[in-house]
Amino acid sequence: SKRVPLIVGNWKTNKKVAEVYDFLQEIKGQLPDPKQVQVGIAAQDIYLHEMVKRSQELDIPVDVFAENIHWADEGSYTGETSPAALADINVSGSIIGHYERRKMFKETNGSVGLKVTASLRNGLVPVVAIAEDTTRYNPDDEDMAPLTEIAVGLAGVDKAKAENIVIAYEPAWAIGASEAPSLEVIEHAGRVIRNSLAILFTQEVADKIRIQYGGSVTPENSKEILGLEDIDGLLIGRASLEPAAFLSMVKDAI
Ligand code: G2H
Repeated sequence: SKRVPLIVGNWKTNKKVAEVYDFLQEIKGQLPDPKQVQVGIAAQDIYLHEMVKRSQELDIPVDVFAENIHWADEGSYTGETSPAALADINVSGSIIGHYERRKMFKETNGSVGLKVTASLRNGLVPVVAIAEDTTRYNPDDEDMAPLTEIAVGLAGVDKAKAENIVIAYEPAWAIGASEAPSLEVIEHAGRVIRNSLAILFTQEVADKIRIQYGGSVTPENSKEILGLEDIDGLLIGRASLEPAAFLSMVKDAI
């Protein structure tokens, strides 16, 4: 594809600090040239500064991502993390609006939009997660519910910077599940999402935006998912926690 694939491990609320350091040691010298495949790890905020420093010291071409950010650069927002502060410590980006945040922490399309704008303002890559919030696949949902999340969540975004957005398509029924959807379903979703990005921005911008698939990705299904026309990467939860499995899925993107 004309887009550089982006593989991001989403560690969520897992790992103690020693496990974080061990993981970096284990992937040292194992990652491809970032011009070929971009690799990222999203971790809890407490680890990010040290992860950036260690990957620089160990010369590991990994981009460090937050799992959530605040929309304001500074101020009185107890408990939130500033996107400007993350950019200042060389964090590369953040997941925005993951289904677990929408579901459990009342994240809305409105706050997603503010956080995407805050990311782009600070030079952070927003990995905007959109979920098909149904309990199972609905073949009649041709328009696809997540398109509302794109349309509403990205409506106010600066078109000149929109190509830096990454979309992660994660159907709710495949998150933390036992199986990913069929390739047909993922392929269809990728096409519909790119079409809607073209309507929202322009075809040229839409062709530059990377669309990831996420939800029960494993080393068993990663290669065929990455082979799909409009899918330019993966957002991987559980299967990203173990270095060998993570590296195997990264290699599938080469
Ligand atoms: C979906 C995914 C990563 P998992 O949330 O964002 O997690 O791969 O464990 O289903």
